[in-house]
Amino acid sequence: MDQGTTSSRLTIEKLDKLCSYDEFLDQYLIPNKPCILPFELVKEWPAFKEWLPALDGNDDREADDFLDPAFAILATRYGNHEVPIVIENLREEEDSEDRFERQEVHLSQAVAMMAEAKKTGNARIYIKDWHMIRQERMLRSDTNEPYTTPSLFADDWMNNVKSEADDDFRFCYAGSAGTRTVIHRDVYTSYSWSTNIVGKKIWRLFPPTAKTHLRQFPQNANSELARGVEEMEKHRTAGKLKAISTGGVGWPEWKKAMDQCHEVVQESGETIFVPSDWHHEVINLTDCISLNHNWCNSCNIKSMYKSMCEEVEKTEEAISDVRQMMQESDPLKWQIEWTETVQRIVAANAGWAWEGFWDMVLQNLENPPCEVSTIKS
Ligand SMILES: O=C(O)CCC(=O)C(=O)O
Ligand SMILES: [Fe+2]
Repeated sequence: MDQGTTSSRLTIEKLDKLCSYDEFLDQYLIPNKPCILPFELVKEWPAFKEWLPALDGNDDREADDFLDPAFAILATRYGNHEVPIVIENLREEEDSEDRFERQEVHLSQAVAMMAEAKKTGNARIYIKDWHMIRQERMLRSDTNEPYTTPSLFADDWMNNVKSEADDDFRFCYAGSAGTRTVIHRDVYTSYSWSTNIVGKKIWRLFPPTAKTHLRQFPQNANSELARGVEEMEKHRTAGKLKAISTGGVGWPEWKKAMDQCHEVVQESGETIFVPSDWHHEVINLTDCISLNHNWCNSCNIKSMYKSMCEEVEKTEEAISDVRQMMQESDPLKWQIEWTETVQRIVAANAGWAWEGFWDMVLQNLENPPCEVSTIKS
């Protein structure tokens, strides 16, 4: 796989020792700047002892046709969890509609499929957005959890849920070498933190100032986002990044986005902080298992509010024909049905809409997620 690494790209600071909460707040959270935190942050997590097989001297983690043995341990422990998977069918053309398929299966089946796909070389399988903690708490009362949220990220309003059954934003990602997440921005400009338990990932991050440059038509904020750096760089080399009317594929400002691209390789044990409203892509350079949370607090709540307004507007525009039909069929009460319809669509697309947003704010005002004294100690 071409990792596309060039020495001229901006990089992301790796802290060689753990910082205090105040330093994290002043240097990364408030300035909205990414960083990589060292193993010290998570060294007590049981996941590192329980999921990593003991080294026997014949360790062949990076072998091409065998899945990392940590996956079998996950399957034994959490085999009955339901997990969403993305199957990339390598026999289909890269730009074919049939190249990617989504399914929901038990973890034991996902791991078996992944091992088989790796052996045959026909597909790559990525378990994404697996609600490991939520399912564990719902399935077992004696949970012996594989990790605890580090205190640097404890002021988290998105995962301060009222009941275990409530939706949350705590995930595990597990995929074979070459699986990836295409360029995206996290839901409603939330932050993310992500810790690699197994394997190496390459991250490419674009600050909010590069946002319009990532669009196929930069003047249209809803036009297609570039999927990944490697394919865009191929188009660039082929001279295709120009207007469609002149034989190109669009993305005329891609070079400006690349001038701001920050790139880093994250090793096992390291944790990345992804700031609010930064687009990013992630490629698993080896078989990888990572834990991540989307989160927010008073530092990015204004941006979350703004992005919720934008999502509602975008949905209203997309279904404006429905609005007209409703107006005509019930000129007096159409607004109620219209508002409910828009909110339902927004919630289905993004996890929650206004009700979920204000519930979250209220829940955190009534029951703060942590005490100042605990995060500062
Ligand atoms: O690890 C991945 O594939 C994606 C993770 C991600 O996008 C995030 O943590 O925000
Ligand atoms: Fe993300």
